[in-house]
Amino acid sequence: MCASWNIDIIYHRDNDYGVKVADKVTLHGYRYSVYNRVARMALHHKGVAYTTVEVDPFTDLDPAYLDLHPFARVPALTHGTFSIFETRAITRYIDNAFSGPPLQPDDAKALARMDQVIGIIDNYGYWPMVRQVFSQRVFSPLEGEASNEDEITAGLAASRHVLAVLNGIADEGLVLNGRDFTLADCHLAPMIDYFVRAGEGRDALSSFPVLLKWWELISIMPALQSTDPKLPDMAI
Ligand SMILES: N[C@@H](CCC(=O)N[C@@H](CS)C(=O)NCC(=O)O)C(=O)O
Repeated sequence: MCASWNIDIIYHRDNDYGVKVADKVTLHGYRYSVYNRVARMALHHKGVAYTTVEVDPFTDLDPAYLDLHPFARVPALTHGTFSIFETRAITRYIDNAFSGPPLQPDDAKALARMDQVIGIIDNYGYWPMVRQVFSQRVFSPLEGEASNEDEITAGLAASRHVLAVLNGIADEGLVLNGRDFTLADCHLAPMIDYFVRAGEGRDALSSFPVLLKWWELISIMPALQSTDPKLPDMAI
């Protein structure tokens, strides 16, 4: 059974996988990265104490970081002497290694749907929603750069297709149901949060009522709010 929303319990003990949960947990990531925030949401929801090391993957990286992430992305997690990269592996590890509210459904169909949502986001959602719509409309101006309108137009078209599919999955109700908080929520929420910071993103989401309802519920969750990357204020 998955945890219900708004549970925030902090208990650490060695678990069935033989993991020493008392070992220090460190998340290496970039404060504005959605994938970094996915991992942080899982850590917060499980109540895991951790420290962060800031790594900006868009600058020249310290070669030592490539030992943690040979593909030069963020995030990477260390727990004692163990290290792991790829966000979906990190979030599963967090859920399996630590006590606290479970983030994976027991039901086989719900678990498969959760994995499907994560796959959809990684393969079809991240680029148009975050790198094309959010980055161009919101982040580029923050850095004093002009938005590329062609990228935004292309990103919106691709995003609408992704949102339509996710709306159908939310409507089915196995995951993204506003009741059982799973890794599907952790992986999707940071992407949608950035997407709706663009006016076009907000308008696009409003066409998908079940997903919009899901977003209204998750956007007030402590795990999302306490991991807000706090972009500088700007007029958009
Ligand atoms: N497959 C990776 C993707 C991580 C990823 O793309 N992270 C972005 C930041 S949100 C990054 O490091 N980008 C650097 C780049 O594109 O060079 C994961 O799931 O962890």
